[in-house]
Amino acid sequence: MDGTRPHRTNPLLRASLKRPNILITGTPGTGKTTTARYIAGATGLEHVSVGDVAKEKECFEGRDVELDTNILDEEKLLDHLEIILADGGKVVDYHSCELFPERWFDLILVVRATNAVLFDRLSARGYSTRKREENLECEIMQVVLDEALESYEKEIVHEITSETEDDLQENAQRVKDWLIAGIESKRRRAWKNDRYFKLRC
Ligand code: DAT
Repeated sequence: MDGTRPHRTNPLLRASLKRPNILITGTPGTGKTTTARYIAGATGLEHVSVGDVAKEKECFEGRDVELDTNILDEEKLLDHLEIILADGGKVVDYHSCELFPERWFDLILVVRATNAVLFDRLSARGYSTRKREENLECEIMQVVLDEALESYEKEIVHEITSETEDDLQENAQRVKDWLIAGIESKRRRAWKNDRYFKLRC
């Protein structure tokens, strides 16, 4: 025995102690950005808006006029995100999740909203009737939740809501508890196996 602490010397173990990355996903208007910012503020993790990265790094191939949206250059975007997420400790928000490699995230929170709440939020945003209806249908059909459940281990996918200040505080507290549980156990599996969040719907 040379007294060296194993996790300091074994690169595999050291890598496994990397801080986790969290993905906050959901239909536009459900409250991803608000939730991600709040959790970042409460935990010290860094908020990464995928939409902002796409804009800053110009990851677009053109514009889909019919759908009133930019056409993403996914490969370019993923190259930039890979670098940003490499060290862990990020709270990422995006309205889709299947394009990301599974290994990037340790926790996936799918923000859900009722029809009435989403209708009001998307109307306030000035979305066209068509765009608003498409997003409402997407939420009713739980498209993003199903995408998340198909793309990641079910154990790390959890639904949350973001309608009130209490929701923000409660969700942030759950993430804090989850982070602390992982740090104390010093094992990556602790992040994976955490079942603190319960599916609410
Ligand atoms: P998203 O990023 O999913 O498009 P958002 O975070 O921009 O959604 O939120 C949409 C609107 O809803 C915005 O006006 C802020 C409001 N909102 C979201 N979560 C909230 C909460 N917990 N309490 C009060 N307002 C909230």
